[in-house]
This record gives sequence, C-alpha cells and structure tokens, in this order.
Amino acid sequence: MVQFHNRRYSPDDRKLYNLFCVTEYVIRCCFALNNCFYSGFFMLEHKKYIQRTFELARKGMGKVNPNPLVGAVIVKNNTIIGEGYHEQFGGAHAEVNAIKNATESVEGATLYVNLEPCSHTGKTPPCSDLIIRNKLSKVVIAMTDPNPHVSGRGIAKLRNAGIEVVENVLQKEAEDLNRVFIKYITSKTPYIVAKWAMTLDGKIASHVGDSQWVSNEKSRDIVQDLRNEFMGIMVGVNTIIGDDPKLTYRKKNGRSPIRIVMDSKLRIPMDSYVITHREEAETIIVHTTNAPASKKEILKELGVQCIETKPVQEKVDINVVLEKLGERGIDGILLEGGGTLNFSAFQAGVIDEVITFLSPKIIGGKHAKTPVEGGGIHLMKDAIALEYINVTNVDNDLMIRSKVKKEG
Ligand code: AOF
Ligand code: ZN
Repeated sequence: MVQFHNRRYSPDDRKLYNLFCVTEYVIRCCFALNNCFYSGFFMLEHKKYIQRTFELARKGMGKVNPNPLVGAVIVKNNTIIGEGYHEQFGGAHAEVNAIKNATESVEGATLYVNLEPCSHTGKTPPCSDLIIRNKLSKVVIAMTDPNPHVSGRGIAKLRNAGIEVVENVLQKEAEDLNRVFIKYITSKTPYIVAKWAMTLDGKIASHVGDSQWVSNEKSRDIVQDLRNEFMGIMVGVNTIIGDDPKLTYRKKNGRSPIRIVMDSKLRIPMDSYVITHREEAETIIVHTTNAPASKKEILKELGVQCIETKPVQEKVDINVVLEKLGERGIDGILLEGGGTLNFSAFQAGVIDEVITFLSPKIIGGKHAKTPVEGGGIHLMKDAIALEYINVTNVDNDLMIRSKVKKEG
C-alpha cells in the first residue's frame, strides 16, 4: 500500500498515476517542441521581411538626410501586399508609403519596419496613429527610434491599442544601417568616417606622391557610393594644394557631398577646383581667427562659405566646427584626410568609424605617405583602440570597416 496525502492507494492506482505523469510529460514536451518550431519559423520569417525593409530603406540613401533610412513591408497570408520607404527629407514616412501602396486592405496584416514607427508630429503626422487607424494586427520592428521625441512612445501607443509588437529583429544590422542617424539625433553633431586606401605596407602614396591608384576600380566605385551616402566630405588644405581634387559624386542618381576644407591659415589657392566649381557642390572653408584678413576678404567677395573658430594650438577647433556643421543639418562626414588632419581628428576623439581599403601591393619608401601622421602617440598603451565591424573582399582589395572604441 502507498500513501499519498493521507489517503491510501492500491498498487494499481500507483501504476495509473505513474502512467498519467509520463503522459503529461510527453504532452508538455510536444508542446514545447511545437512552440520552439513555430517561434523559430516565425523568427526566420521576421528576419526575411526585415531584411527586405533594409533593402528598401537603402533606396533613400543621399536623399533623406538627416532623417533615418527606413523601409516598410506589409504582409498578409504570407504574401507581401505593400512596400514603401522614406524617399526624401520632409516627405512621407516609410509606413505611410507602404500602406498607400498596398494592393488590398491592410486590416489584420503584419507591418515590418526597420525603425520604430513615430509617435510625434514632425513634418508629417504620427505613423503609429496611422497603423492603429488602419487596424493592422501586428508590427515587427528592428530597432527603437533613438529620437528623444519618439524613443519607445511609438511602441507603447501600438501596444495600448492592442497591436502585437515584436521588437529587436536584426537589431545590430538595423543600428549599423542607421548609425549616422543615431549619432546625429542624439548629439546634433555629425558621424565621422575616416576613409583611406593603403598598400599592404601601409602607404597611401609613393615617396614622390603618386597615388593613382592604390585601390582597384571596384573599391573606388564603393568610395563614390560613400560620397553619396554622407552629406559632407572633409579634407585638409594640404590635400587641396597637392591633388586639387574635385571631391564630387560622379555616378548617376546621386548627389555630391558638401566639401569641407580644414585650412587654419587660409593657404588654399584661389584657383582650386573646390573654389572655382561651386556650381557642382557646396564648399565650406574652415579657418581660424588668425588667418590673413586679405584672404578672408577675397573669399567673402567670391561668396565662398567660411566657418571661423578661435585657434587651438594654431589649428581650428574641430569640436566647434562639428557643432556648427551639425547646426547646418550635416549628419555625417566622410573624412578623406590626409595624414595630418586624420591624426588631429583622432586626437580630438571625433572619429567614429574607419574604412580602410587594403590593396595587395608593396611600394616601400621611408618618406612615402601614411594614412595617419601628425606627431603620433608615444606609448602603445595610448594607441587608439578600434574593433572590427566587418571585412569584405572587393575584387582582391580588402574593405575593412572598424569602429573606434569610445570610453563610457
Ligand atoms: C518613421 N518612419 O520613415 C521615418 C521616421 O520631420 P518628420 O515628420 O519627417 O519626422 C522625422 C523623424 O521621424 C525622425 O527624426 C525619426 O525619429 C522619425 N523618422 N520615422 O517611423 C520613417 N523617416
Ligand atoms: Zn513616422
């Protein structure tokens, strides 16, 4: 006889009880497996459609700054019934376009979007209200909106209205896509990417200054795309004096970045391409209050835009410059050096990311230029620390993206 809870049961009861326990366990396992299978399956579906929102969002590159890149997909009965993206600054948001483009009623459908739908009235009304009004039943989001006016409020609105919200699907990828927006909306200063092409022995030009070309054609084509992606391009005056570059975007369907020349003492030749061809792209010259008055006057007469700062060790105050560029709505800058400016920018701690094109060539030469020069650090413990984001093989050049580790 076995006793359970002060009651007496026969051995047959006991067997029955054991059988019951085993059956219950098996049923629970089946349910768990089922859930696992379904959540895995749904997550795969979610990732597939969020990937599609990334593709759509990228179509807004060079057109929406300083707004984010956003794409949206509406799915009903496992079929895409509507797609849209944020097409231009001040224009309709991605969700609005996806709903507008839907080929059937969006009621009960799932919306996929790579950024939390907005909850505020900016240049356009709140997307979360539109989603609620149109009775979508589920919203899958890659990342919350870092805009302090939104920042979780869009998600809260949707949930309060009874809409199911799935968050953080491919979040890391989404944050990488909108890294410029994240930095700018939270700091009002631009995201800075230092970019250079170098040989395997770390040179950006031969000792006589020849640099055409270090990287291959495909890599140079990617650099053109970067010029469309970033609103500003920054160089030091030595690059203007040495190479007289155009700094424009030369492919179809894009726009040239605003050219920013760091020139403390106003040494820029007045017949430089960036001064004489301002119809191709805006040019801003940055100098200190110590620059010669005569040069300032000439630039004023020519109508060239200038930014002036107090000198910091005879150079422009880069932090002030970035604040002023941020005030003009410049959200991202491609820094194309050279070595002196790159070192100053690293020293000032303003670089967020580095893109290096590494070409399988050796050119040698003690006096051949390197990407980061200036005085350099003294001790290895003071080296600027970076971490790799990714490495891509570009027709046998390596494109290495890395981000600067920031303290705190
Ligand atoms: C979205 N979907 O497609 C975009 C969003 O001035 P507005 O009205 O264009 O609002 C800009 C802000 O709205 C922007 O800073 C970001 O927070 C959000 N952008 N939101 O849901 C979009 N472009
Ligand atoms: Zn919106």
